[in-house]
Amino acid sequence: MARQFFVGGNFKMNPNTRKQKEALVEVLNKAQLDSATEVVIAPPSIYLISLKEILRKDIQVAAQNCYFKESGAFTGEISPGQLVDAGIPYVILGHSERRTLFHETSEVVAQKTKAALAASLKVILCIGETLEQREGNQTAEVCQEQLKAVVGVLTEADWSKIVIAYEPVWAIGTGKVATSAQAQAAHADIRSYLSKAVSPAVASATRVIYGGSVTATNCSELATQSDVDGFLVGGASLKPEFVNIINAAK
Ligand code: G2H
Repeated sequence: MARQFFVGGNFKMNPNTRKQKEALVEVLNKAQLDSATEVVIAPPSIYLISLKEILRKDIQVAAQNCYFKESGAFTGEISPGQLVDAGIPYVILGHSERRTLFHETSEVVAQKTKAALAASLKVILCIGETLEQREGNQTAEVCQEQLKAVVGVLTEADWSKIVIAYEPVWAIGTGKVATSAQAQAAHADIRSYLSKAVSPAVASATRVIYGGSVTATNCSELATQSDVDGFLVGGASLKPEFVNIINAAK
């Protein structure tokens, strides 16, 4: 079965005002979007509910993070159940900025993934290697290590609720995009690992999307690769060109 193309917009800690948030939504609400593509945008948590209320209904909303506990004394955190209660269907977990700046280990990401799925959220699970690791030919190994922690805590059925975002750290926000051959090779390795570690059926059904300096200029070529099932877009998701990226499906 063909995998549905998926485009996510990760706004990160942007925009700075509610007015700017409304302007971003207005561009998307007026745009002609490929109805065959699943589109999800992830604003900062303070805007999740208000943005969802004004956003067209064929675009879904994701949180950029959540905790693995349901409630309690965890200052500053949001639980998976709270997101579900607010009508938010997706959460991004394991983004490299969370792993690097906020010291989230693969084990913590796995715990969060398990808790999110248990609360019936869907997860955009980010993995990817640093420049040093790529130069040391460790790309496949690093991605496998990051996935392994998650594989260990999920059932085979859980994978239907997961989109894997391969985001090489050296390409994030740097303007240095992976070549389509580099993206294809990494995605094929991820699929082959899933086939061995979970099942061939999960490997062939799971969407593996690419993230890291995706723009309207480079998205079309990346989208032609057989194992690239869409994109997770940061900087360019805050610009009108996001519409072109959404419409980049092969
Ligand atoms: C990678 C990506 C979005 P950008 O972090 O997840 O950001 O497109 O700005 O590199």
